[in-house]
Amino acid sequence: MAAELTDAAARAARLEGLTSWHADGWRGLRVAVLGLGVTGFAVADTLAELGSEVTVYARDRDEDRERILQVIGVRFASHPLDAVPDELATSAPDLVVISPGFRPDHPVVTWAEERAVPVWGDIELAWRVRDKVKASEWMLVTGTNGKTTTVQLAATLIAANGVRVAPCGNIGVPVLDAVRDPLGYDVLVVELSSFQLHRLPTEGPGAIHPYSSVCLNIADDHLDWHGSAEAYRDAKGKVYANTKVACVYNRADEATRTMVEDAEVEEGARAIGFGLDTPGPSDFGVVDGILCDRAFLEDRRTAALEITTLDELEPHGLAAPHIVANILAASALARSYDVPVRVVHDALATFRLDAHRIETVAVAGGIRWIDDSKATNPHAAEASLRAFGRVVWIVGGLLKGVDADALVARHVARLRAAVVIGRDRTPLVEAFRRHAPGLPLFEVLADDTENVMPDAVALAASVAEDGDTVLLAPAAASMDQFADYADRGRRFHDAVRERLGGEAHDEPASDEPPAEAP
Ligand code: UMA
Repeated sequence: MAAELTDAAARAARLEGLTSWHADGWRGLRVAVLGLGVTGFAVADTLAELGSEVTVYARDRDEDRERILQVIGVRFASHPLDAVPDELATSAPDLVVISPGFRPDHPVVTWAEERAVPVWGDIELAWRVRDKVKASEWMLVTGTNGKTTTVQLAATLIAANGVRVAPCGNIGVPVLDAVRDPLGYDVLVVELSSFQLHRLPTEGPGAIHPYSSVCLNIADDHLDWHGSAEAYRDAKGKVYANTKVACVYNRADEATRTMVEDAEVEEGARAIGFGLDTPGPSDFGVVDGILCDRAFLEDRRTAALEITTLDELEPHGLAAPHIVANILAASALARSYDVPVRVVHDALATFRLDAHRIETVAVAGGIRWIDDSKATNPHAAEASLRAFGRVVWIVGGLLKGVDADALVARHVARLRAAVVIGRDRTPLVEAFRRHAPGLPLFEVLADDTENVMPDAVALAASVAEDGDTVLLAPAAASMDQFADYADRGRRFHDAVRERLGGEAHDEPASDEPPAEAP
């Protein structure tokens, strides 16, 4: 026991000193890496470059990555990871680095914690080695919805001012890849999921000190992973810890303001609110269709700066209320980094949303077909539904333990019909029966990836009328029937185009139902 304690103390002291790429302690450090997705691979590759002794344990095989691991001298062990691999148990690693998808109660995590072996995520590792080329400032973005759009927006706005900036993190590019870029970046705009935040320390050598940070909004999601809504919220709240310049929060979401109030931040950091209503001093907001900065100017008690207008955003599909909110949040991050308002304005004029985010697939016979496959939880679907008038709603998939009942109840009035997809349709079908007994309700019984969307589109086409929007906003994850949300969206596009043939055109209908005013 005494020897174990000594080991743990020595290990802690060694890891404490690992706060730079150039620290000596990485060499020979014995690290177990869990998972071989994009994260596990980036972690193993980084640690191998640092001279650590790395073993990757993974359930899913990846031939290409395994081959590269072999070349760079990283051991690979295939294991179902439903229990602690014998080899791991006997190897006594100094550190375990896990991929974000591993739950907090995963057997390997529990095993490591019981033995005081530190468990890091890739984000902590990236922060500790961020000085490889040049120590960039980090802007952190989290929230239930709008993270990826906000990260892309903020990076675009900052880049427009001639700054070398990379969007990275949960957006799909591991932060470690950005940190190891040969030229380095001045700023990293880092999207953090609740999984990644859960694992992050808020104090000590592994704690991030962001330049600015934002939690865009918070609604129940990933409850099965976190165990409770409180645990999910606590994870998200960590985004503000140690912020140096601006803690950006959502005025319409009290929980985000509370998170800022509860956070330990650096001396001088300001709380900056954003919202679709009139901004107070130190806020971003909207007045008479003008998006305004009332935070980063001297005379903010009496004046505001014009960023852009809803009329300018509208033609590019950027005027939906939740996108406007993302634009305000991203502008706040960019302005906190001294990007001039004129630069923000001009960069917004050329910004376009990614595919599968409220994307118009086609307009035919006065019916607009919209792909919002990215709406993978009820909160995102809510924002999407609000942007349209009369809707035929294609909904369903993996609900991840979230109750969609309230969402259905709130929107029955705008629905023409509902088309339910997904393997487990029961909770949604029951919610529709309860809250909208007279609503035309269709279930897509096909369960093979090929046929779900063609069937859903055919059913939607059978009820949609002139002026309606057929909206794919599933409020659920896609993995029960599709590879991911992009696959689901692509198949929707294909099915719509197949069905409409020459009828479809991409221009918005002139009698477009008005988006709800922000
Ligand atoms: N694995 C296991 N057992 C587990 C969990 C995972 O064996 O209990 C394996 C998986 O089979 C996989 C590997 O571990 O082979 C790594 O998987 P991972 O799920 O942790 O994912 P990565 O491929 O490393 O991608 C992760 C993020 N995935 C998740 O958080 C689930 C990606 O976000 C992110 O883009 C990437 O790191 C880079 O930072 C995706 C996501 O769905 C887009 N995020 C969720 C969301 O946005 O809602 C949180």
